[in-house]
Amino acid sequence: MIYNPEYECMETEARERLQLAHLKNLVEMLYTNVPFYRKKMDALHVTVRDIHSLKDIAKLPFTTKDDLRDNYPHGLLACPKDRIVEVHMSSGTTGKPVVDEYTLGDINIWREAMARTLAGGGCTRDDIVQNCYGYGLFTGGPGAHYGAMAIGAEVLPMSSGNTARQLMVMQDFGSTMLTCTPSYALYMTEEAEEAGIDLKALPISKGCFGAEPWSENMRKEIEKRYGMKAYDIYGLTEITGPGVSFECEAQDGLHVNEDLFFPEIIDPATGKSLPDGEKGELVFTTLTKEGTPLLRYRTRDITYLMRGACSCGRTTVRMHRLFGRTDDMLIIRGVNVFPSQIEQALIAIEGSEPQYLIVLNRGESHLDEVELQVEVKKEFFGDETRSLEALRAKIEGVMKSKLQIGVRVKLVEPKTIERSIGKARRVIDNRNI
Ligand code: DLL
Repeated sequence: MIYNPEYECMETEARERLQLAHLKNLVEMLYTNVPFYRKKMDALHVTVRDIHSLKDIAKLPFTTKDDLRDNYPHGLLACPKDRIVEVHMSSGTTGKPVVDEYTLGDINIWREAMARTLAGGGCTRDDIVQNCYGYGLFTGGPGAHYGAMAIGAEVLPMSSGNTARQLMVMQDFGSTMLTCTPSYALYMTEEAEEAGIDLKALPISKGCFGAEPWSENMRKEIEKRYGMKAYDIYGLTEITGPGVSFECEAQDGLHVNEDLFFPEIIDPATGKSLPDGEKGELVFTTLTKEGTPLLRYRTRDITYLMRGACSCGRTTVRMHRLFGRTDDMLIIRGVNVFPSQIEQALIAIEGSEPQYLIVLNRGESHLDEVELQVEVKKEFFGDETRSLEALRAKIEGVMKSKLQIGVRVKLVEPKTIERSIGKARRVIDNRNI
């Protein structure tokens, strides 16, 4: 089902006219309301009068994750503070999170974007959507919730975790659609098997999965174990959350909601625009947001764009499912983690050295397991086992509160973690995603 054919199947020229009008409004508004952008545009000697076509977007400044951190928490607000009705956050490279502040208008855009996304995965008003994305500061839970409600489906706001209860509700309420991270979807199949539940015999027949990398093999596995169609959905907190792009039944790339979020691909080294079909860094401009709109935000995600008709009838540009990232951000159980966050936390803990190694495994359970090897200071290592155990527990506690994921800490002797003369190798990823 196409949720909004007027916009999703729009003729290209009409859409481009609309995008250009939105872009001009945005540039004007950011120049007037956000000193950060005024300064950046002044430095490049660019004003709205220089924007004559969509190609002219290349004249405008980029925004980076560091810019968001430097302006934390409200520096990029483009409207009066009393218009904000909701806030979401995700991890930044260091201590401070990345923030998105929404007006009611922004929430409506998000609802629209997520309604299109879930409809792409076959959601209709007859569906019962079991939403196991996390609710809270993470955008996954609320995003899927808003979208399903806009369609008129019934939402079960489960949030993530408590798998036994998830399976009970799935059976008793006859959920027909599942929304969660792909690794959690697989994890639930293991628990179901153990509990003797035949998922294929249940009404659950489709799901929209994202927030972390996953492969074609994982898709096949999920489809087989549930007897369902599994769709890839993409988004990021900075741009609005999930709903930026999504797969349709053709599963030939993800349709970008490009009347709302304008995509570009650039060479990450030079910042130069790349043509369609060429792989590079994905950049987004939010065309209609009011709270914290962003100009040319560098996502650090790698993909390419595809234009041309899709058999589903949508005319929107598609992005290939992600190939990876240009930085070292890890996504562990759907949570974004930068090795630099771990380093910062370790420096503050007496007894530990900022020498560490993150070992990632995806066990039989299909959930990510994290072992953090940390070097202990020389003087500590001779200590009795009790104080080493206390140090281990302390690091685990700090990591849990800083990273929001459970980490198994293994203390190792001084100088045992391999030193490097170049870029330190901080991560061994055995997950084979
Ligand atoms: O993960 C938003 C989201 C929620 C998307 C639910 C889909 C479903 P963040 O926590 O800010 O937002 O993380 C954004 O996650 O830049 C990508 O690197 C990665 N990511 C998101 N979706 C996918 C996907 C949400 N389908 C970061 N495949 C992004 C691979 C994904 N990576």
